[in-house]
Amino acid sequence: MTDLAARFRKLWDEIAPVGRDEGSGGYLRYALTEPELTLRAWFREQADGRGMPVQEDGNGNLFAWWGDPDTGDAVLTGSHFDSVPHGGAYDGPLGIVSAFLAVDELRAAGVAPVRPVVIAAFVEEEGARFGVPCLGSRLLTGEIAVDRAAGLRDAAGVSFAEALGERPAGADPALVGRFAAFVELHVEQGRALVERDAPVAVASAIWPHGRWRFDFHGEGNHAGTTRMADRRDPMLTYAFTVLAANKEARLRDANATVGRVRVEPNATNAIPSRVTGWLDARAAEPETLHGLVEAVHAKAAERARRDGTELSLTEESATPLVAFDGGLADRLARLLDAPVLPTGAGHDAGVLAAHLPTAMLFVRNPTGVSHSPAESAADADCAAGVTALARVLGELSCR
Ligand code: HGY
Ligand code: MN
Ligand code: MN
Ligand code: MN
Repeated sequence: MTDLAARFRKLWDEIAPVGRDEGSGGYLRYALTEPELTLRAWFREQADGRGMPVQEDGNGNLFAWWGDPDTGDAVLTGSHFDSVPHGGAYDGPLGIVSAFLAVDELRAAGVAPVRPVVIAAFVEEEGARFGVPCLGSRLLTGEIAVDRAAGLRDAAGVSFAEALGERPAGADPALVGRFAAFVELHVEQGRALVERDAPVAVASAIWPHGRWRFDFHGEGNHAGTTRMADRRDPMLTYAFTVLAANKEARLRDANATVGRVRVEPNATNAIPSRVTGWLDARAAEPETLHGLVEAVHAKAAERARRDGTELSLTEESATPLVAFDGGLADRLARLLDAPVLPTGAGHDAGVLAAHLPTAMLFVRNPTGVSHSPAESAADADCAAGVTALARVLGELSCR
């Protein structure tokens, strides 16, 4: 094992137990809950240990500064700590741990950046607790209204403002304006790097994507005494809609997923009164995505008429097509001799890309699996990611 891979492993092992579920082997690190708060405290310790003052933006995002904040034109890196339910170890934390190690590499090499290097930990990137992904970066950039963000509630009814302990501060153009570029390192969420036999890639684009809530209302009733012909069963409309989403996505070479459902009253012997399903849809082109959601909606509405149920559709979040700064991506790809890939996964980098030159680095994931305990990355590839990130930060902060 190289020295850098060993240092990666040592730092990684500090956070590996936090929020780990021994049963699934996955992580339960919801934003602003105990495990994520533990990781935020760890972030502060790491920053303190490196003499990097930590700034909070009033939205739940943390920023550790290496260099004089007043010199402006900082180079931002970092990612998020929060996970999906039973998520993998790397999605998010890899970008933060790699950033601290990249700063160590630059310092060890005697690099004295002209511009500050800043490490961010963004809050609620997954939207696993409050429903809207990239909530912290959306707030910081003004991409979501403070009232809406403050009032988002988790499954227990706790609002984001309550969890944060204050009303979110919202857009901070002055802070955003101090960043000249953002580079987020992330574990790859597919197998393109395995196929290309390369440890690191540069991102070209993020597919447009979003989350739509389908509420199906029917009539709750007794499972034993209600004749089939007399039922208004929203589970049927829901089930049909899931199949329609799958079919419509396949027809368009897009992705549609219903990974979350709520059934009321959720009893074996009761016809449900209401079923709520969340559709996650993504496609390479915005028109394709829009057409997909329209088609699913139309089919669901037609089926609801036949089932005697009612349907309402709510768009909970939408992320437009993100084309990362082409000049920056080309420059980094040449610097690192790395392939350039698009992705269907959302990231804070996708939100920030509308406000400043932004790039992403992906680190090979041998399983290609993500949002699952099976997500993985070899220590040697993580070390290659740190080396790549250090080169990029050095390049961007010294010229
Ligand atoms: O769901 C996503 O695309 C991201 O990982 N938050
Ligand atoms: Mn994720
Ligand atoms: Mn992520
Ligand atoms: Mn519609």
